[in-house]
Amino acid sequence: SIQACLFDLDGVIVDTARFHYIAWRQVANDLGFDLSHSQNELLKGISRMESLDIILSIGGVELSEDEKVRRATEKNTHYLELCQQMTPDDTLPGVRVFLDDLKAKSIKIGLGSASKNARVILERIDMLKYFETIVDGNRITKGKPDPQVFLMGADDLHIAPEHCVVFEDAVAGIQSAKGAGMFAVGIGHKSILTEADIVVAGFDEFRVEDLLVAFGE
Ligand code: B16
Ligand code: MG
Repeated sequence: SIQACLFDLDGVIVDTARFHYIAWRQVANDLGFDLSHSQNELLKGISRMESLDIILSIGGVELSEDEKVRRATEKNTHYLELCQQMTPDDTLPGVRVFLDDLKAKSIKIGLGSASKNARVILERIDMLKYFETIVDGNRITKGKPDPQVFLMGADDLHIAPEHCVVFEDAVAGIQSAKGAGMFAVGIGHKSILTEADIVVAGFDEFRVEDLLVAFGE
């Protein structure tokens, strides 16, 4: 049976990917190259410093450790400025209803995000109150696709992995969930999230009842 649901943040609860893209693109532009939309896809679910390494390899640029930290800090300041525009209305369609339904069914709710800004963002969109545990980029030592982020969440909630469902929009996140031995719901396209147990477009067309059926309850 399903006893806990663990949610990724960016791309599942709220669309902050567009702000990450604007801020990373600025870093690339400052270094003299551009970052395309499809290149930005590679950064989903990947930590800040790893994302910077990927961007630098795209541009064929090498930087010292100090310079990397400086660029990453600049990116984060810009990103947080952009996030200031967000309001509770930016929560992705159907998410609140879905979480309310889970609560009504006494299914526990946790967050599993690579972001160090997860709490700030949840606060901005007034979603902090839903989460019984938050595992974010400040707690994990191994990023997605490592299963650590979701195993920690399950452990916090005292629920065995086989009773957990993960909602993820990133390939690395689905791999993390499957590595943890959990049921993985992909948010996005089947052609990209090939390792997910099921893939849905979003929460406006997917109810808790549908999840229970898909899980085999
Ligand atoms: P930060 P998620 C991830 O969030 C983003 O998808 C990824 O693009 C970002 O680089 C990463 O968080 C780190 O974010 O710079 O805020 O610490 O999808 O795991 O919720
Ligand atoms: Mg994500």
